[in-house]
Amino acid sequence: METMEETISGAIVRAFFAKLQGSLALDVGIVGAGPSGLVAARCLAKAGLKVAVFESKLAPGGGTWGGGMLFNEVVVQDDAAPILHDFGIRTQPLGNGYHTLDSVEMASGLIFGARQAGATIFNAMSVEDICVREGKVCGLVVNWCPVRRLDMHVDPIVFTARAVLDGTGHPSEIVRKAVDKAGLKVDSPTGGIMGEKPMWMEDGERTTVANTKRLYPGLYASGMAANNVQGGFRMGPIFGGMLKSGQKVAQLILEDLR
Ligand code: 48H
Repeated sequence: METMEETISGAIVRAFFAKLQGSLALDVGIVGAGPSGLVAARCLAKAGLKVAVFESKLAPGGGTWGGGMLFNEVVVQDDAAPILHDFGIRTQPLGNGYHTLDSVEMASGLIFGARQAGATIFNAMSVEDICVREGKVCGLVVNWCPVRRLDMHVDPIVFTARAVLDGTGHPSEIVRKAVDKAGLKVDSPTGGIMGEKPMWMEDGERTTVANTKRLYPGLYASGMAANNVQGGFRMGPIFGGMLKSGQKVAQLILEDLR
C-alpha cells in the first residue's frame, strides 16, 4: 500500500509534468507575468489559444505589487478600468478621469484571472533565448531561474510557439536576444532597440498603446518592453497603458494567428 508521502509526491509530479507536456507546443509563449503579459494571457486564453506565461520570479505580477514607492496603491484611467473589472478587480473612481486601486488586489487578481481563463503560468522559469526559423520567431528556450542565478552549466529545454510575446518590462530581454543574438531587424525607427526615455507620465501613457506592435514575424512586445523598443517615456505608477497594451497585443496576435 502506498504511503501518504508517496501519494502526495506522486500527485505533484504527475500533475506538474502533465502541465509541462501540454505546453511544449504552444500557440502563444508569453515571457514575463507583469500586467501587460497577464492581460494578454487572459484575452488569448479566453479566445481558445494554448497560452503559457514564463515568469522568472517566484511570484508573478511584475511591477504591480509595490504600487508607487511601496505605497501599495496604483492609478488607472477611466477607460482602462473595465479591463480590471473583467478580472473581478475593484477600483475606486476619483471622478477626475482616474481610479485608484489596491496594488496587491491588482497583482493577485491579474494572476488569478489569467490562470482561470486557461493560461498556464510557469513561475521561477527564465527564458534565456529564442528560436528563429525561416524568417519567423517560433520558440522559447527555457531554464529554471535558480539554474541561471547560480550560474550552473545546465542546458535549457525548448517550448515551440506560433507567437512569442516579450512582456519582460523595462529591459525587453527577448527583443534584445532577437536583435543582438539573432541579428533580426525589428519594426522600430532603427530596426533595433531605441531605449526608454525618462519620466513623462502623459506622453508615456499616450504612446504605450501605439508602441505595442508586431516587431517581426512571430515576435511581439507589450508594456514597458514595447516602450523600450520604440523609445517611449516612462510613466511611473499609472497602469492604464500597460493594461491596454496587453489587450492590444492579444488582438494583434489573434488576427495574425487566424
Ligand atoms: C522570464 C522574465 C524575464 C525572462 C523579465 O515589468 P513588468 O511589470 O512588465 P509590464 O511591462 O507588463 O509592466 C510594467 C510596469 O510594471 C512598470 O514597470 C511600469 C509601469 N513602470 C513605469 C516606470 O516609470 O518605471 O513585468 C515583467 C516581468 C517581471 O515579473 C520579470 O520578472 C519578468 O517579466 N521577466 N521572466 N524570463 N527572461 N525577464
